[in-house]
Amino acid sequence: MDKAVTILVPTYNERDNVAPLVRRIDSALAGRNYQVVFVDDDSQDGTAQAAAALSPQYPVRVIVRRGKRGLASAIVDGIKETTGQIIGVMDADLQHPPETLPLLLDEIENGADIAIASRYIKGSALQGWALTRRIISRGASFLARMLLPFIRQVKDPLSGFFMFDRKVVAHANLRPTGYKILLEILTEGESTKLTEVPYTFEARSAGQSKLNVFQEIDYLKHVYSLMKRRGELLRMVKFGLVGLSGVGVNIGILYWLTESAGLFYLASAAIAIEVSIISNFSLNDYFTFADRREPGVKGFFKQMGKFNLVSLFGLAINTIVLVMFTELFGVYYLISQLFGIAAATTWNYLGDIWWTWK
Ligand SMILES: Nc1nc2c(ncn2[C@@H]2O[C@H](COP(=O)(O)OP(=O)(O)O)[C@@H](O)[C@H]2O)c(=O)[nH]1
Ligand SMILES: [Mg+2]
Repeated sequence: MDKAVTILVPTYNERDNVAPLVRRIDSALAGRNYQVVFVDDDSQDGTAQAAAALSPQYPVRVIVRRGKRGLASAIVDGIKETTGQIIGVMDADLQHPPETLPLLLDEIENGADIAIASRYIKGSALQGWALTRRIISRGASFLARMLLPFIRQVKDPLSGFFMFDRKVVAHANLRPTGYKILLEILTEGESTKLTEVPYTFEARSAGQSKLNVFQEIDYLKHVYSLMKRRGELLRMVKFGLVGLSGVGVNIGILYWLTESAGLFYLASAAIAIEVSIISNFSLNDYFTFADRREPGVKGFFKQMGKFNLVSLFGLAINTIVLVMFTELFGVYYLISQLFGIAAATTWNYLGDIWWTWK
């Protein structure tokens, strides 16, 4: 079996990188039926011409987009305008070593439909990245895996270096914002077997990174859009509504136990808290996280135990914020309590989506 392989390379001002890149891809994929397709956003430094000049000697094609910018959308256009059954995606700046391509190809030929070159698994290494860049990258990755639980099995969902079978995107409506095309494919595509391969992410060869703060903002917009599309935003709304219902339960029980049953109000409050935690759990289990429920009675109680822990920590956070803002910063106590509730609700949501209903 020797399916055609299309290597898509997005470029913007990468003139000095295209020749060494193509030479290295050619030796890595020697004997294979492959083509390198540059998708260039009308670079001003002659990238397209430099790439086209390689085409007599190597299987290189250049697509120039005019009036458009964007790494991820360049890949979407590249997918549409090519036919290879296997598609590889990599950067032009040699941060993604072409020598990893045959390893990705092996995975696809052994039955994977997506093979990701991963920066965050055993055997991987990162070169030439300052600590801040590492922290931002890790943080961005964590954010996606937290808020988009369906990609959580992927260790490096923000990788720009991967290979996939075209059938994965056959019915996909790809509409990314910004840089992270893999995230879009993982959300909209249909994959049944995904693998990750370690590699060493190298320092940029020539030219400059195009990453800036606008891409960070685009990234957040993209994650928001993916959450919306996959119902994760609706999940947050449901969680909020259940939380509000818990306030009603809490106050109702507190009132009833104190006034009718004659309990001391602090004893009533302790019971009211636990009853509202249990009612919140039950509602969330059937309403907010129905798709992530563990089976059986054992699963139910295990998740209830976790939910209790998360909620009690949330209560502690609420109290600490209330006291801190009021006593230390002199904020009016009802305003402090709003901050406390916001902090605790955020904590609870993240704890529950990451751990309770993992
Ligand atoms: N077509 C296209 N390619 C881009 C654009 N921005 C960046 N690239 C390419 O995407 C790859 C990764 O970009 P880079 O700036 O190195 O990002 P970094 O590695 O995250 O710093 C490189 O090959 C760039 O030339 C763009 O707007 N359009
Ligand atoms: Mg780069």
